[in-house]
Amino acid sequence: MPLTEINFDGIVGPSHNYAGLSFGNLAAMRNAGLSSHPRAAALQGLEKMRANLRLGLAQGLFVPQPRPARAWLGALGATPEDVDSVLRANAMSASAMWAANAATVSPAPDTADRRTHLTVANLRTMPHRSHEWPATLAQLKLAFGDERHFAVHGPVPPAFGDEGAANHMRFAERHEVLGVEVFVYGVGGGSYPARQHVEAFRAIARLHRLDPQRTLFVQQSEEAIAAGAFHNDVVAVANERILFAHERAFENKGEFLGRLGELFPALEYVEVPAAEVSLEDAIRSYLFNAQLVTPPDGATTLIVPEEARETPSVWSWLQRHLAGNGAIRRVEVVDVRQSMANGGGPACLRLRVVADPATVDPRFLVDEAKLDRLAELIGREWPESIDPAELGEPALIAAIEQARAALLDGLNLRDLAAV
Ligand code: SUG
Repeated sequence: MPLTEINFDGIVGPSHNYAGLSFGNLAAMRNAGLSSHPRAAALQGLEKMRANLRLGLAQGLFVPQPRPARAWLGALGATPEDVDSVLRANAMSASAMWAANAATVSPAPDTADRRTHLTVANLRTMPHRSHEWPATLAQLKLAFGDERHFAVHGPVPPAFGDEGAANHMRFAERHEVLGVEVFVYGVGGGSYPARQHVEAFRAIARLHRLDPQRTLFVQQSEEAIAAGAFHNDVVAVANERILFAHERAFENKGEFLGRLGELFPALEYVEVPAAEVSLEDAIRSYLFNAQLVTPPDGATTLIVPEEARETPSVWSWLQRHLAGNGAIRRVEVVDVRQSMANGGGPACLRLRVVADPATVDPRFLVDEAKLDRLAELIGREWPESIDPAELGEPALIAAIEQARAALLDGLNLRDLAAV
């Protein structure tokens, strides 16, 4: 089978909660302290995967990580039972669900050795995310263990913050041919941190053996980070020939588009002007945190969250674009409200890998029958709701650990139990 786009979605873990850990992520800050609904959250995620399958796209998954993160707490001399509530919350987050932050991926046509390279993100800026990478790496090594087709790299040294594919875009006539890779980094963001450092991306481009002539490093606008776009994928998304972005996404837009246009003359740039959709509306609705995909029927499709339909400026922009026969031909709406309330939209929940599905460990690929089985298991095992004040309850911790163990059993992925 030829190379194709496969989206790997993180299954929302049974500890999904709103502890407000992500400074600069406005939704997570706004919803801190509310009760979450892990079961509904995970089922919403499965339905999004089903919608992708029904469009004719290949679909994969990643499994939740062990929570509480006992290994991380142990390295800090603590246990889930004997630790302050802030550190405990940092060990209980289900944030690995946002697979766009799992790794940066360079597809085989772009790399010198014609293998698909993946570098696990160190996520060092936020404590609750900084301990994700060992368990993520273990999954990447299983899923993409065929070394004839894949090279999986460890994290870049934590001196330099790296948040993975959320800040990476690739342009190519089609997924399976040579592309241009664009790495978007932050420098400042008002009072909020710039989580992606250019040094990390320069290292990744070297490690992935990309052609420096076809690689761009571009600064995310400080205004966008300050407005709550903590990752570039909150204000821009790319797919094959198309760049869909907010007017204020990039610090030096003109220079960037000029260089990209020289390297990739087929570029179709679709800009949403600030006068029509404010940065604030774009970030609240997650218009750009959409999956931009090319289903087999060839009609470029934008998969947006319900919040985009509920934001009048955004929805009317999309209707005008569709009516004017713009580059985006179809809009699909998905309900991922539980994830959205922590600042994670449809694009955050998936890691896009260009690969031949036959070269991927099949345990990480899904069809509708597997989704049905997962829905049944999650309906039985996942907690119905979690109040963040109760994260230390022994019964809740036991239920969360049992739920993950049941999932690993169900997917025949017990190899990951000890990670
Ligand atoms: O890193 N939220 C995530 C959301 C990640 C979204 N990913 C992309 N844009 N690709 C983050 O800020 C909230 C967790 C909490 O507060 O418990 C959180 O980590």
